[in-house]
Amino acid sequence: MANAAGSRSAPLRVLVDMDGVLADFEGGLLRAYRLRYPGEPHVELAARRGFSVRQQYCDVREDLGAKIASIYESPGFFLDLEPVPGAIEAMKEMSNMDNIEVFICTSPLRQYKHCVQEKYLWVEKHLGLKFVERIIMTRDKTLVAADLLFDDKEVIEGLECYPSWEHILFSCYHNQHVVLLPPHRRLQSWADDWKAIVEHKRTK
Ligand code: T3P
Ligand code: MG
Repeated sequence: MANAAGSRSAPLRVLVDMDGVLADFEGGLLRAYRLRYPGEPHVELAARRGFSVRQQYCDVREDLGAKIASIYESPGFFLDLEPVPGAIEAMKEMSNMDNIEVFICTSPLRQYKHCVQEKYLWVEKHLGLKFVERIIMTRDKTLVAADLLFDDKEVIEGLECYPSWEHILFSCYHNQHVVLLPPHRRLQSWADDWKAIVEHKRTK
């Protein structure tokens, strides 16, 4: 919040989601699925619709849902994901800005066995230990207090009906078709003007 003089007293607090925003979940998943199941049908990235990959594969053929899930539940899947283009540079630049606190806010899979540890290892590998300290892992992001949340999931629900953050939808294959009504905003990619969103939020 801005004070009466129009400037903020507390640093701006920004949450950045991991899969689909920092780590290329969709690209890594399709690549690994095609390697493991070369004879099975797949969904092209441009044809992805809806957050749940499993649901879309189930719609293609019921047994494919379990096959695609077996990929993201496999050891090594989360650790081996490639960074989203520009994500690492943007995170470093954002965290070096004045009067800002940047956190990585990510959900574990229900099948958490490999996912939880590999998310920590991924952050250490690509962003360093400084960012490991900044991981907030939760199944309910609405309970985390912040000014902004960059996230590729179109609807973020939880126990808190009125989260403190503004959700900026980060564009990803599965949400390209989603029409946002004002005042909701998108970030098309890390090449898009994330700094303008951050600076605009500072004046609020
Ligand atoms: P994140 O909160 O970093 O985006 O659900 C656990 C994580 O896996 C969560 O990470 C989202 C990601 N995920 C998808 O993006 N699509 C899916 O279909 C599934 C099952 C998980
Ligand atoms: Mg995500």
